[in-house]
Amino acid sequence: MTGLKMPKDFLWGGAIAAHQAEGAWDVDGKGVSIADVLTAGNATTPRTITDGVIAGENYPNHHGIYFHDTYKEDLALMAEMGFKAFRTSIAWTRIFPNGDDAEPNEAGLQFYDDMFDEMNRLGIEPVITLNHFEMPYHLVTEYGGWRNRRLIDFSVKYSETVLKRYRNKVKYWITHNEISNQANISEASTVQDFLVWTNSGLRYDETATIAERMADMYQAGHYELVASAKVVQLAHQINPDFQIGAMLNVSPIYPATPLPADMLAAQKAEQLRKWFSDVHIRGAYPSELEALFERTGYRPDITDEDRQILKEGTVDYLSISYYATFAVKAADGKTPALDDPSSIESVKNTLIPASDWGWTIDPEGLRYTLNQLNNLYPNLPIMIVENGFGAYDTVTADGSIHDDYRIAYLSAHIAEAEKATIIDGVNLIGYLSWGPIDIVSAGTGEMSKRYGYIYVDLDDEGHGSGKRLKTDSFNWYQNVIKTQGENL
Ligand code: BGP
Repeated sequence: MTGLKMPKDFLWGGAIAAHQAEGAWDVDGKGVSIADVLTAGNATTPRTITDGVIAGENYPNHHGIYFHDTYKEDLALMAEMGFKAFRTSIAWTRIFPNGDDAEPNEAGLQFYDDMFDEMNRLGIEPVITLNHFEMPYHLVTEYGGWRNRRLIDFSVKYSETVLKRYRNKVKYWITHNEISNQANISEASTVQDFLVWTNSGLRYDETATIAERMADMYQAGHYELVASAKVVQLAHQINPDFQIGAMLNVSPIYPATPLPADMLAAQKAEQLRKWFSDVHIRGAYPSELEALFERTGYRPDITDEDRQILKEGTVDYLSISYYATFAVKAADGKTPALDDPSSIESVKNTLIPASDWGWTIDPEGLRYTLNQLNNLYPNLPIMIVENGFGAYDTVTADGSIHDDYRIAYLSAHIAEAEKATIIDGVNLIGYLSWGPIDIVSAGTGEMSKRYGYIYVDLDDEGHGSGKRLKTDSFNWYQNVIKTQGENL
């Protein structure tokens, strides 16, 4: 209990993504997305990327939680909790099934017209992500994904189409979800393969060197940033009231020890990721990246026109996902350097607890991160658009779900966000918890990694009634919103 109260216009709510909830993966003209070829994994088995959709494989995103057909009932539950805002994404392939189609798919456009009308009818502010790991699969097979400059035009055409279509229904937009995930090049290749796939539609075989992967990732990231900047400029012409946000997963990166080399490792690990927010927010690459490009030849294809676009297309706010924190050390015998991510080694932080999926539980880290972002980008509006606790839930005989572990995680994190806002002066404009209703996990494809105030009766194989059940945290969060965050 902090006794702190958030401002009346604070955007309390929750967030999901089309590919993790809607299902209807091939309905009404929708094309195959890069999420539709991801098989189910679990806490210890990574998901696989198949060549196209293969009969007999388990693709959990094909059904999600049937949100395509249940969104009215589900949004009514969000309204019952008192949501001020609800984030989801537009599935790019409902609008341009192949990504390079001449004309948009009217059935897809109408679907989101109806969904946004329902949100507005309920008094819930839509917060809409344009690209949430859902690019058209055809843009990978035909053009090689975001390593191809043509992706800029395809992405801008799609964005312009929906910004114009929903100019009077949606105010808050987000361009690329967690755009900096792909910078985790030093991760084991199975993790890294997944991250560059979901961000950029890039695929590697085992012969790809780290240097090739890095050059590719910097190129794809650059085109994504140019596309985002173009969308910001277009959006402000379409509706001057639009708020266009960048979106990054953020967390403090702790040095494993007070050893100077470990401190340098933590700083380099930060620099490996934060150039995305620098370009989105400041409109230019930080000097450590320019120096890296010069030294290594990773320099992406950057034109003077690109640089002008980046400068003029900076975002209106920063949206973030925060789940956990990380610790790193300098790899034995190496000096931490951006050139060689293997010089920075992740280490397990045994000083704080972790979830059943090994994600650390670090509420103070959220306050630290919000202050760090405010120092980097003074007074830039920040919206937390993902924070949540994935856990195994048990349905008791009477249908109740006592998720006090989820309440403990969320109340501790909201308390720190309140301190950052009211005591530290951070310009936090909203808190949208991730997965207010159970959905398919992005990382593992599981349903059993549950985040919801609303439990969905579906298992990891997609079996179950699909029935929605309120967990204990449903009424808890309803009261948090009702008391503007005073009663945690
Ligand atoms: C982020 C994604 C979300 C969501 C979240 C939780 O990476 O933006 O799509 O999935 O992580 O991760 P997971 O679903 O793997 O538990």
